[in-house]
Amino acid sequence: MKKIGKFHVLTDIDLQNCFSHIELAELAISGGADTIQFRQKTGETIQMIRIADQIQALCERAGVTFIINDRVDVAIASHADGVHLGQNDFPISLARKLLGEGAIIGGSAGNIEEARKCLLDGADYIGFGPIYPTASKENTGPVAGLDLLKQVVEEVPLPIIAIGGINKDNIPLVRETGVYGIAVISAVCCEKDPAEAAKCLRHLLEAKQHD
Ligand code: TZP
Ligand code: MG
Repeated sequence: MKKIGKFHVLTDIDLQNCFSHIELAELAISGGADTIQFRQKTGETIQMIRIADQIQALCERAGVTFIINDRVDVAIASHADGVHLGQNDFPISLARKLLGEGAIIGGSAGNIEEARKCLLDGADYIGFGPIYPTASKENTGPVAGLDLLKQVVEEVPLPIIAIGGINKDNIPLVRETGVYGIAVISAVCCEKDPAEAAKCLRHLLEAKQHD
């Protein structure tokens, strides 16, 4: 079983039109992403599987974890390491039955109750947010903020991945909450040089804390 990474990059081709999913995965990996989440909400399933197959090969070569957003069927078809599921997506417990104990299953949560539900349903990690305002996802719940993030980190015994509006300026504050890791879209995908952006974020994530 691959590891739940600490620096997740979610690929996105709606917010920018310079890079494909595959190019973003390649660039993010070269900059130090340890998890790639293929995230595409629309389009033909066959096309999604073709893209996922290619990202899977890239991730396999680099020893990077490969997660598919929403689509359990695409994860099975492309032999991805796991899936990431929102509260109203395919149920986590059913995904576990289909993917097996070895799969990595992430759940989304925006408050403490949803985080507890992810735990009960058998998620391996929680994507918690939005921590800050974000324009990258419509219909998010309210901004959770750092205090709530810290509470979830302390109360829910699963790796917590902070998401939503995370960038190079706020990573130090996010880290102080004790989170396991972070996930980003725009801070890598919407930058002119995604590899360099990823490298910078990775560096900040690993920098020694000053107190
Ligand atoms: N889930 C909660 S916030 C969010 C998702 C997918 C969007 C994250 O994108 P960004 O650009 O890193 O704020
Ligand atoms: Mg979803």
